[in-house]
Amino acid sequence: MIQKIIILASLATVSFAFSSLAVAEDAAAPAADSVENHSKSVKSMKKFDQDNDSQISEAEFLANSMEDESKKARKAKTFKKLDLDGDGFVNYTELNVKYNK
Ligand SMILES: [Ca+2]
Ligand SMILES: [Ca+2]
Repeated sequence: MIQKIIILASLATVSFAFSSLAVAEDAAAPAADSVENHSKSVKSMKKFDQDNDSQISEAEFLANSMEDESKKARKAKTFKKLDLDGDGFVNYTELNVKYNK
């Protein structure tokens, strides 16, 4: 009888752990930017990130453009604006900042 109670109690603990996990996930979802912005970032990342390192280098950012030099220069400027920490790469965090404006 006591053993049964212990088993029931541990089962309750497990299911409580699971339900609090689910709650934590729910709470995290809206904090991770709005879904729309997030998917935009993912799209942009997929479009530009050619070596799949989840960062866009300046070369990758400019590679897609079949444009003339002045447009490329403008894009290079845009890239520098996107690259908030100036490490030469645009990552998801920086993309999210752009799309959350
Ligand atoms: Ca890359
Ligand atoms: Ca950066």
